Amino acid sequence: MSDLLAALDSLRERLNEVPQADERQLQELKTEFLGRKAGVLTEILKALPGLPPEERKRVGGTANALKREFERAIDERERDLKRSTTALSGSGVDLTMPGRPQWHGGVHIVTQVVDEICEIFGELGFSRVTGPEAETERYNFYALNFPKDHPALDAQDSFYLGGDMLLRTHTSPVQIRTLETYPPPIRIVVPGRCYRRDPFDASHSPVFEQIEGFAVDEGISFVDFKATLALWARRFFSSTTKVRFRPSYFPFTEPSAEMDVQCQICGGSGCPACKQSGWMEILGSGMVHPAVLDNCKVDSEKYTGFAWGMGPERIAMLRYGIPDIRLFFDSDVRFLEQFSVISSLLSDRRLKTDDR
Ligand code: 2NL
Repeated sequence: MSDLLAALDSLRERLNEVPQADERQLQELKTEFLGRKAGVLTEILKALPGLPPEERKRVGGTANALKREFERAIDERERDLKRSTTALSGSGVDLTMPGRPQWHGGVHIVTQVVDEICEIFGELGFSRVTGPEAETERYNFYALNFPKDHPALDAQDSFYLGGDMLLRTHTSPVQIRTLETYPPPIRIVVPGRCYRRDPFDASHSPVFEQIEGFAVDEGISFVDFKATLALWARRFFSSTTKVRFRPSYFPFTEPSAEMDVQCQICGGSGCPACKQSGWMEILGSGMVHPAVLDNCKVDSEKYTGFAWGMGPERIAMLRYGIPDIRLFFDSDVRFLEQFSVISSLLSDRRLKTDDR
């Protein structure tokens, strides 16, 4: 093979450089190969007339073919470069501007608290159950041992939908439905939206979230009840949080109790938030009234249980020092994003704050 053919062969290898070249490199490649004065290919083509006919034909054919290949590759690269510059800087886009931050949604703080509470009870064997928001008087009141003349049954206090249908005032109807459908043992937590004709003020909302919990089995005692709720409080607040139970009254539990936890603000020494008592009321609870079991055709001689109800908004307010329940409903992103955590990290976060 002639020296010239070998040179053309090694030149062909350098075609690969063209598609990667930036503007300046492309100009240099163009000059190096095709330059009118000293381009390598130009020089070879210029030398053709002095070659013997046989070699002239072979070198000429190869050199011309290679020249066309270079021209095509360079054209193509020039067009690519031009397209990308006109699309961005050429069209007035400032490529030095900082990028816009990526916007992402978040889980509402009340939903985070609901999930966290349910998750702890989940570890204790409670399943999460939901049910309808429009209920009958039977499921919302009578099955729960409310007397016919209880004030909650008044249209002044509840949102009636017509007939005996109303927006549920608590999530207890879901427990009644569960009792009617499944045989004990039952361990459930029931989060969901509830409605009452309350004024919309700093501590009340006509629509609010509730979590009720419920356990029914043979041999469930007051000890199971206190231990379950105290354990939950130590998991949710902190491992050293003390709880106390005070007697109370609900138509659906007997005996009934309110559970307080040590004030999360002052730690129990007394402050304005706990009205100097050192305690904060967290939930209402009690042993399931036998009449409720009887109403659901569950043998109240054989089975016992405990139940409780709590307000996640109130718990979120106590935990995060939120002064007004209406903030949860305003949809003001400046408020909400303070609690914005990417949802896949939520369990992780609870584990991290576990022993605060
Ligand atoms: C409160 C009080 C409570 C219950 C809810 C319940 C449900 C059934 C049977 C017995 Cl089906 N009890 N639920 C029991 C005690 C208290 O809620 O202050 N909630 C915010």
